[in-house]
Amino acid sequence: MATTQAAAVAQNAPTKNPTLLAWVAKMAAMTQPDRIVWCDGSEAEKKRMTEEAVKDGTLIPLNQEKRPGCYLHRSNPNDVARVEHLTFICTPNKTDAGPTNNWMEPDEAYTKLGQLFEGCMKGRTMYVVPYAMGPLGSPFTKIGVELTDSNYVVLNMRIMTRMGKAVLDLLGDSDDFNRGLHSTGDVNPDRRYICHFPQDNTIWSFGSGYGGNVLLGKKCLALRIGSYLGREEGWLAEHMLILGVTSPQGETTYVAAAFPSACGKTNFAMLIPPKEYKGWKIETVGDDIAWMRPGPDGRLYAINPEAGYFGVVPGTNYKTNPNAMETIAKDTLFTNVALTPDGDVWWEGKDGEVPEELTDWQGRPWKKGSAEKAAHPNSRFTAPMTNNPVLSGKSNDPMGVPISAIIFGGRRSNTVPLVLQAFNWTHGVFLGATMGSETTAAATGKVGVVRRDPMAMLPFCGYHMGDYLQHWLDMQKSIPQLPKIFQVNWFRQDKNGKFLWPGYGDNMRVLEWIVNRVHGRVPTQETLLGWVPRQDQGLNLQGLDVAPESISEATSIKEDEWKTELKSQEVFFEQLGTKAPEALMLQRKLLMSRLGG
Ligand code: OXD
Ligand code: MN
Repeated sequence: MATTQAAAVAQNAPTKNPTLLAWVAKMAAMTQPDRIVWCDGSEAEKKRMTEEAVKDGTLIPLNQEKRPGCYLHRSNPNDVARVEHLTFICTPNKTDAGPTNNWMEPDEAYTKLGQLFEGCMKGRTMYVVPYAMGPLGSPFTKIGVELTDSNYVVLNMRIMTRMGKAVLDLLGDSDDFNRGLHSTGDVNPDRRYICHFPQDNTIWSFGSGYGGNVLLGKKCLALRIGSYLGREEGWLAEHMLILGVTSPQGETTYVAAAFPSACGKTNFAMLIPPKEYKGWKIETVGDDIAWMRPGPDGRLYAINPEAGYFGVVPGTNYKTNPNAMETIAKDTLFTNVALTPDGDVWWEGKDGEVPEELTDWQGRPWKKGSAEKAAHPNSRFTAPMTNNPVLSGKSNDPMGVPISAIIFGGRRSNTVPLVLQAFNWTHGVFLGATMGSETTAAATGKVGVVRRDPMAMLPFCGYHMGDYLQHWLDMQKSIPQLPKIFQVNWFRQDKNGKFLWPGYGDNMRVLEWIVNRVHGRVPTQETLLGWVPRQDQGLNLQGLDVAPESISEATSIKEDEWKTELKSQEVFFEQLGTKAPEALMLQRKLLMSRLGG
């Protein structure tokens, strides 16, 4: 049976790569699909698969006059977000995964998931999806092959990655590719596992159809396996957007910024500066992931390994993110938004009047005023980056862009001031390491609880968090021209729960200060926490309709809040045990002594 399977696989395959053929045959022997389809990434394939997806109910065509090329997908209601409690790092030793990851011994994981995968594709098609994370031919780029029984996954992967025949050609006979196996299974949360085997460059995902769990190039390869490879090979895989900011004088500065999921990375990466910023321009290189490595000139270079955006829909409108609205006007897959009677999509926070009647994200009739949300809070769009009106011309550059500033930003209703600059690299790593953020709907679980989320990588670091932080510290030695590091918080609130800082386009004001600091153009003021904008020559607040008291509250540093914060940081460092980097413990002690105890 296995030999017949191997022969059949080899016969249909558009590659002679022996490792790839043997692996596909082995996985097919286990999962027993009715047929195997090698995806070539062509337009004809997209058309055929879209038609099939419409026929089998996976996709609902939207009004093609209003939204050409757009479709709606409704997921199983039990499968709407990443499942961190069902996500595992499978390393031979538990300590290699560290205290912030779930761990399973590799043999145990292969056996456990093997039982679930056994025969799971009977009656189904196995799609073989060769894909690249990063521009083809870039030294940063990694190749993966995902085997999946979901046409929704294939259609998403062709937007999110460079996918198809060209990738197989690039791979040639090499065995250097990530082996990804996915089956939607029976979408049963009790039989759902997302397992990573860094030593085998392998990912097995069973029982989910949700993007972050199943588009294996994204969180699984580009971050969890990527961070592991980054440590081995001397680079960084980060949960960061990348943008270029160009001044009226034509100077472009590239910035990478880490924010936890659903905290506005896409909005920041596509920001439109306020009208006072005539001649300034923001361009997007990436909105979620940055791979960064030292370049030949001593600077840190970054690429966006993705080719599309898998963005949070609710709250997106022509005020918060006009460029995203343009991006999703065509050729976009929507997941779990509401449907209007005329076949368009709707979500909470969309422009215009709330429609009287809708079909909600679960396909049920919905009426204006209903207590339930029409769109799921973690409903998503999948759109090609080429739709973005402000896509950077460098987004396909194999060499990436030189990063001058790194920003760490959490969602904090108190404690953390609007912006500060780290004193140096080690202090900057400390700021990133001690990030806290209130949880969002991007992951299953309670929303709005502060948790430590170092570098916004808590759910995505593929090895011991202590080693990861040490790797960041060690990178200093291989980057002669270090980026400057900053911390921001757009989300501070007054006592009535109102945001103190307007955010969105006005974040340009903070960005301008950061750019000026990078180029050594503005003086600054030292505080206990870091350098902050001065009252004079500080943030440009011209034209900003916000009470001065709100600005001072948003930028304030309250020592009592910081004493509480330090306690919570201590709990986190204790969790890292002996792997908590010495240099960061020292930073903590210094801050404690500055705070007076
Ligand atoms: C994402 C996430 O989908 O972080 O990007 O959850
Ligand atoms: Mn993300």
